[in-house]
Amino acid sequence: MKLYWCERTRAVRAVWMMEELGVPYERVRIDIRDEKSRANPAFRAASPMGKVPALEDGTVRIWDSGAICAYLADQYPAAKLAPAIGSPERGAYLMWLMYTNSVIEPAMGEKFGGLKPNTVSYGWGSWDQMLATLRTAVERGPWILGETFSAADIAIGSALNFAVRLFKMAPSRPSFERYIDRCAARPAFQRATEIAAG
Ligand SMILES: N[C@@H](CCC(=O)N[C@@H](CS)C(=O)NCC(=O)O)C(=O)O
Repeated sequence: MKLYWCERTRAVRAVWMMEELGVPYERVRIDIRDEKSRANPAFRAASPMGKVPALEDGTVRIWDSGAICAYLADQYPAAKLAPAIGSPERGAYLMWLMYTNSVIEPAMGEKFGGLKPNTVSYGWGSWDQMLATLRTAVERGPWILGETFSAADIAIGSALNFAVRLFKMAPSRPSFERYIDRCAARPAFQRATEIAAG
């Protein structure tokens, strides 16, 4: 299995996922600031937009941190990073797994880009709605699904870590800090953070 990645990018999410799984994988560095590196044909076969992270696994070629986490969690059920298909937790798991790329990240774009909020038209609602929803969700704890850590925590935890601690875009709330602390205490998070620092 090959993971195309670059330091200090969203690829940290896929690296964290791999480290949680503990399966062998090869990291292939793509320099996203270098067009020659981004043009690597094997990488582009997995990532048509030239974005990291991307994954090569047998004949499977996919990109996007959310898709990669979802795929790997299902491929390696023994790691118990996803509720089984048919279990009552599966729906909430998918909802929160997708929340990062469908709501948190576009809302960060709204905030960064100074876009006027339009909660009716924008699929992510607004930056404020996103934060309020997330605060309620992580307050319950310890994890986004309750007692069980899942790949959804990798997606949400890394996004919150970016927004609150790295970019300091989101306000530091005790519930956010406690949740990020729980994520940061995981050895796989620590290994991924070290790798992603470059
Ligand atoms: N939705 C994607 C976003 C990936 C993404 O935008 N990656 C950035 C780095 S953080 C990238 O590869 N940028 C290079 C480019 O677009 O040229 C994911 O979550 O994996």
